[in-house]
Amino acid sequence: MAKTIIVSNRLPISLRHRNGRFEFKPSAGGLATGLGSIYKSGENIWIGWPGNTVEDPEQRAEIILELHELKMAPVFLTKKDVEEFYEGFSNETLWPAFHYFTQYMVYNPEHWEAYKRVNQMFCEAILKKADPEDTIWVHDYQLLLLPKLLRDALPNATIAFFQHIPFPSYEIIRMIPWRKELLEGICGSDLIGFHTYDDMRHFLSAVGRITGLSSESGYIQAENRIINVDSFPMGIDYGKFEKQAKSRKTQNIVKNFRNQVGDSKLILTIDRLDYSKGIPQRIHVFHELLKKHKDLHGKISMIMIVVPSRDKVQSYKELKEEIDLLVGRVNAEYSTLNWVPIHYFYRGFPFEELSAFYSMSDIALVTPLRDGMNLVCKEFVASKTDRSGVLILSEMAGASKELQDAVLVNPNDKQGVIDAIYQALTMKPQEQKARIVSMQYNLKKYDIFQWVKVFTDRLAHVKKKQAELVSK
Ligand code: GDG
Repeated sequence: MAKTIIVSNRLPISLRHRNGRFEFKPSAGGLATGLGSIYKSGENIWIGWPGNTVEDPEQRAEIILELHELKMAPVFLTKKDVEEFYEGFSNETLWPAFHYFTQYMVYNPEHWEAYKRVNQMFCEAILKKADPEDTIWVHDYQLLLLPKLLRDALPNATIAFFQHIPFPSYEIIRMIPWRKELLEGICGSDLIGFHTYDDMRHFLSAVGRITGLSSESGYIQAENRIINVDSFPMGIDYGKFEKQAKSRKTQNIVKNFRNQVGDSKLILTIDRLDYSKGIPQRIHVFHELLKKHKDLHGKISMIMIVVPSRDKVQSYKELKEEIDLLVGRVNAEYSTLNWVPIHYFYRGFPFEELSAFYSMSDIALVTPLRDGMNLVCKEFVASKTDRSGVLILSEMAGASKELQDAVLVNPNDKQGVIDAIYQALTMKPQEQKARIVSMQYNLKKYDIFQWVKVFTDRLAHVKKKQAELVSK
């Protein structure tokens, strides 16, 4: 029977060195949970990089065996691969381009060579496991060339691709010297998915203009196949967030945290360290709010969690320093002995504490300058089991297309965001409840499990349609 292979740059585990040995820490992320029902069943498997470099052949052999038990297979990257393929081409060329930060784009031919080399390594690792009729589901921007490499080797395989970050306008894509190869790479798939309709439109326009392939109603006509392109907005594991928020453990943490911060109104912000998330801009807004509204002094605090990420990339190092400086300035200017305006944490928290932060906060301020989807805003809404609280959400996050009952803002409009915070602070409980309930209804219905189902059902449909066209 044909099996399914999930492929992503990172495996849903982290490999850590401890006392000369390796330890595996499973990822509790939504994607890993959603795809769990797939890769953990039958002969299915997940292939990817375990997140650490391992040079010793004996250790590699040991890791392969251990991962096999977890239904995973590793692609080992060297230090050079990590620097040039991951930190280089993926995070210094594609990431800024796809998030409209063209000023950060690096055009380095050596990075491009590394990108091609590593995509080829992934292809070879998959070919060792794959049979000709298998289904292979490739994830995200680090592996754009992989669908075509696989198609060339396995013409009858079912190949799907999902991109988790935005797909920008043709005007941006055409700046990348290797744009044609990248688009042709993705087009090795049978089904291509994005979070939003706009991403899908941009992709189809770029494919038409750069590769010359035409499309109609979401179907690209390739030489001998049709390829379906559509939007599949990703959901969260709603039940898990709801259950955790109601749990005694989380509620005890809430009590404890509340004792420490007092009864200040709390604005929560949670992001990976990334310039696309608009963190400095948000601090400027909060600074301005405190300047203009003296009545809020001592009555409102921001809890700002920044999760360390890509800190070897220069633009990220600079961003971290900028955030440190800005938080320091606001706190230095306004703190009192019993009030801290910004509680800033540069680290991640265990899930129960994350749930407590969601549960106890009055406002979630989610204002990325660009975001493929953004799951934090969805997790906040799912955790508001008492149906109070306000979500302020950037129009530039994919999630804003679904969460129309949030207070939507343009993150570049400083005054607009200040007004939104003020609106949230003064919003009547009845209105808060109406908005939260309506968003919860949608998030519960379209959770991560539904997302996987809709995507895989569509994939089956596309293959059927292809077969019908061939037999005509
Ligand atoms: C990419 C796209 C798209 C955060 N802090 C802690 C913690 N987190 C978890 C959150 C959430 C995840 O990290 C962040 O997800 P986002 O969606 O917000 O952002 P990216 O990492 O940039 O993800 C994005 C996503 O892919 C999926 O397609 O939505 O647009 O950029 O789940 O809960 N988890 C724990 N402690 C923390 O302190 N345990």
